[in-house]
Amino acid sequence: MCDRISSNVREGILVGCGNPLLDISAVVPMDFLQRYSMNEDDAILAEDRHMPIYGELVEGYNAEFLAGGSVQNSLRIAQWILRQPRVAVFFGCVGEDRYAQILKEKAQSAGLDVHYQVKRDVPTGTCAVLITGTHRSLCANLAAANNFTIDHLEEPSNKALVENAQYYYISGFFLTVNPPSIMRVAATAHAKQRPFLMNLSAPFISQFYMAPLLAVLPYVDIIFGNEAEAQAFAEAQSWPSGDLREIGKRLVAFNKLNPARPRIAILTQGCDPVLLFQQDSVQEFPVTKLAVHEIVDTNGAGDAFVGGFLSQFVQGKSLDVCIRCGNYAAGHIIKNPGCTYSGEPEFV
Ligand code: 26A
Repeated sequence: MCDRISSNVREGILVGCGNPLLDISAVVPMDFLQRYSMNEDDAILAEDRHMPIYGELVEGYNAEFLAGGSVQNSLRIAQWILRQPRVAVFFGCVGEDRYAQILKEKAQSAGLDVHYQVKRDVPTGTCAVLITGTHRSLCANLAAANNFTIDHLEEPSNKALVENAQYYYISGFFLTVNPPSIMRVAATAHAKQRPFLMNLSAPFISQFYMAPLLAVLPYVDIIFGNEAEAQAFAEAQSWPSGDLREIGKRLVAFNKLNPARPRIAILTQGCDPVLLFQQDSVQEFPVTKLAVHEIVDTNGAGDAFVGGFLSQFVQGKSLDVCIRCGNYAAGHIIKNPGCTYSGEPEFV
């Protein structure tokens, strides 16, 4: 049995906010996606016409229930690698039901310190995960998660948790729920000169939530995204080039509040190298390609990348180590169902 304490960082050093969702995951044929006008490797918000998906997955496709929600995934993975409980604190809104219990148990057993806001009479959010080969398409029914309010962060014990943290991570997804909470956390990070990290999360965020995204971007010290998300941002900004290297350079140079901490952009591109953009440089970090038979599903790979990154970043490790750990975590999660891990972490 491995020693549970491997890192030596302060409890509560990392705070994240997001949508706690229970993933309902199944392998489906392509025509399932077509019936719902969904694309492979996309992530969308459920509309009324998507509501039958969840029942269909359970009744006809032998669906699995897995802990999900992008930020909560990243923080669970960071905890798994850190092997020291309660380094990360998570805020999000759930209902008062069995799904909320499952999410809490999974988060706590990973060592995550969850402080859910609870909305009675609204079910905990779910996310349909439609697996087609090595692709996954996500359809989130936020339900209770959509009811998060800033009052939760204003409760004295939660306020203290936010103020005492040293690192902050919020997804672009949370822009669909509560921009004032994001701005509050970003402003706290800024006032205390602490890193604020964010994720572009999905193309639809840049397409439909650009205004709140632009409001928070000046505060963002490190921005994560994949190639499709970066391209959606560039397109929404009418940037002339769809070239990832050009987009990364522009993201780094984009409106920044604290010039003393130049922005960093980290763009992933599946099994192609991760790109690290800093003020005057672009670096590539190779990804170990998995054989098709090793891939269980790619759900959660991007979140796991961030989780691995954060586990090293909060220990003050170099960006090089953070990205290598991100790649390690993503590779591990792809070999397991959803954003779940098996055994002890093997990152050195
Ligand atoms: C607002 N939306 C659409 C979402 C999500 C989401 N997490 C937060 N907000 N849509 C999908 N996810 C989560 O992303 C993970 C994979 O990266 C899913 O729950 C899944 O676990």
